[in-house]
Amino acid sequence: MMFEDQRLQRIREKLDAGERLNYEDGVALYRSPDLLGVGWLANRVREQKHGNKTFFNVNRHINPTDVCVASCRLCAFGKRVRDPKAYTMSLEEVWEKAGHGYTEAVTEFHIVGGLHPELTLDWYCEMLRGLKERFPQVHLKAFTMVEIGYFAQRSKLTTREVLVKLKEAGMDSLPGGGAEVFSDRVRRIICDHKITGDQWINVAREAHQLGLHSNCTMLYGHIETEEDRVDHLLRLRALQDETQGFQTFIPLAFHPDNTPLEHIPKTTGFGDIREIAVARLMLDNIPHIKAYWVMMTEKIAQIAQRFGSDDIDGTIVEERIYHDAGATTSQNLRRGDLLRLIREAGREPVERDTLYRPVERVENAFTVLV
Ligand code: V47
Repeated sequence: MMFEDQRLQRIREKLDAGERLNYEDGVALYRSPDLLGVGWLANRVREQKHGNKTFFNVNRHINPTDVCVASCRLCAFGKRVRDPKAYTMSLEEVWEKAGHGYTEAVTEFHIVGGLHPELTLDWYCEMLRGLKERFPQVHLKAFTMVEIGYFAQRSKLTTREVLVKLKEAGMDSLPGGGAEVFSDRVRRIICDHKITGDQWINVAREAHQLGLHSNCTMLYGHIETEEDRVDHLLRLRALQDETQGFQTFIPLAFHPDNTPLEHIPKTTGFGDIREIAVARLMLDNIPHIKAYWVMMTEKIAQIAQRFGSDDIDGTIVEERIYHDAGATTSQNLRRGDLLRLIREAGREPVERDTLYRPVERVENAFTVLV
């Protein structure tokens, strides 16, 4: 395939020669009017890495509290501690919630919440221990780098010490949230009380050094520039060169409803698809690119499987962060729904566990093939 856009043609030649894309290439990919061309290149990389497979998992999200001291302008989920609409689960409620929907034999609990000023690190450790006791075979993917930073501040420990304690209590890996966009200028406006971009990277580095895998994300479609996005991707890529600890990158489209940034228009299908494709091309060392269906809609997440993505996330069961911010997607897809979406995109569905080992199900039972 020859490209009319000369910058894309040059990028194609670099990829053919096995050369790494740089900052200028990233900006050119964002600016190219030829989305199909960008997608063609990304799909080629995706198929070289994963053939025809699209990964999914059977998971459940648990958000123990929406109380948050941070008040990020990007967020519609966090509430002040005295807000009558705020909630905080008791440990028993967390454990009970985890069991709901368990008939689909979830392999992962995805656990994130607000920065609660009263819950202690011991409380979180107890929560993890209780989950492991009740659901020993379920992987606990818990706490963003931002939560780790806050636990450290509150408990007067280092972030490394916090990670060690949580790991001992049963945390198996970390999700990718809270990264937003690393630019200080952007963070001052959308999430000024959160850890800095450098701190986020440092916590991720420490987690990886302790043998914990994590995911990574980028929140786009608010006040950031294309240059900010490329810079963010390159900072993730640089850390991955060092640690190889990231499993999956998930681009997250900003949902403005019920946030102080409600005036910002929603992202478009074209933009969402481009984000997947650019990520696949720039993040040559991160194995997977996830099209998070709750955020993208099932339809766009399906199309993304031909534009660079090889993962569609999981069953989720109950989602709050995006639904508080206006998402109109379902909150719960069954395993069969995910199979259908993937097959109709012409891909071969592979159920995975959190570490991307294939899961084989025999009727209602399941085993992880190592
Ligand atoms: O950390 C918050 C973002 C993240 C809004 O690791 C918002 O597998 C858009 O990180 N509009 C949480 N985004 C979601 C997340 C995630 C999701 C699925 C899978 C994984 C994974 C991680 O959502 C937050 C923040 O960056 N967010 N509010 C909003 N209004």
